[in-house]
Amino acid sequence: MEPDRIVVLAGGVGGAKFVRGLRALARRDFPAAEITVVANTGDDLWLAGLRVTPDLDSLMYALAGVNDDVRGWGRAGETERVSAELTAYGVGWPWFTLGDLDLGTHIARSALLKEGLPLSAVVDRLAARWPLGVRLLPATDAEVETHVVTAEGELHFEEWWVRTRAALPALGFVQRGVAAATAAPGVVEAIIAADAVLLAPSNPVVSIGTVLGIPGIREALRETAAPVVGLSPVIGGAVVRGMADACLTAIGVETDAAAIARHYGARADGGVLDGWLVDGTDASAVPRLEATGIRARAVPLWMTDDGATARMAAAALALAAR
Ligand code: FO1
Repeated sequence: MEPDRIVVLAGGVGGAKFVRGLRALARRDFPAAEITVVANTGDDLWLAGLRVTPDLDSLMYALAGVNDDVRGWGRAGETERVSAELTAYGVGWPWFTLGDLDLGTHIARSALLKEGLPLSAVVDRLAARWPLGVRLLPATDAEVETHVVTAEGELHFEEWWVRTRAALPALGFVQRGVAAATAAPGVVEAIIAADAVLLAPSNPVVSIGTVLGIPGIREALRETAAPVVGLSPVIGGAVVRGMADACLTAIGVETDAAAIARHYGARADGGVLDGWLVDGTDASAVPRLEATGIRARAVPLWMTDDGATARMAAAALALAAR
């Protein structure tokens, strides 16, 4: 398939790896293609008076090649002098480290927001510093933050995820203020005009799920002429990285490649999927998925490096072309 316009819905760490592989594939095989990434903004928060946008930052840093590949978030070569001062003053969260270089991003973003720029314009300004090779869009310009309902009350997603390591049972996820939100400028248009829409192997609940929860985005996926193909973030019944299993359990979805596809739903059944890639270890799920109207294929889904991820992206686009 010679796609010209590819849209990817993505979260942070897994999404960044996937988009980097897709970009490598496009640079090699279809350099004229435009890649638009619609990023989850549900993890975003105000902290120490600054606006922090974790998934947008993971994507921007990874595509710029300045990310900390080991931790999976933040900047390479980071220092934490300012963070130690904030902790000494009791400002911010001592267990949520804002590195010095990372703070540069949050200060710049907060300054631009205070000048009145919408988040999508701020993303353009910050991303212009590097040749990312893709267009980065927040799912919405509105502040729609994911909060986790627990027995201890409602926590911001980042507090649940980082302070409790998702160990506190989640009774549910709430997108605060989602009803009043709209998709960011260009998001719906990009999905409608796309030749292919891909759901990155990100957290199906708090990353892809929150993007789909922004009014207008699920509808655009159901309306677009572009095939919608997702990649499973679960291999052999286990999450590849992160704690998506804690999120899936909370919404009653099995941590299983086919169960996640059924959760997204076949387009014919009111869902968003036309196709779904599972790893070779889950090949037995393919016939069942095909029976539900979701075209499926089993291919290696371990994003071990850009080459492996490029092959995954090629398989997803090939499935979209069928
Ligand atoms: N994750 C951690 O496990 N510990 C941290 O201290 C931490 C700080 C942090 C600061 C900025 C940022 O953008 C992300 C940060 N993360 C941290 C990762 C964050 O929880 C994830 O990027 C996503 O929100 C979940 O995938």
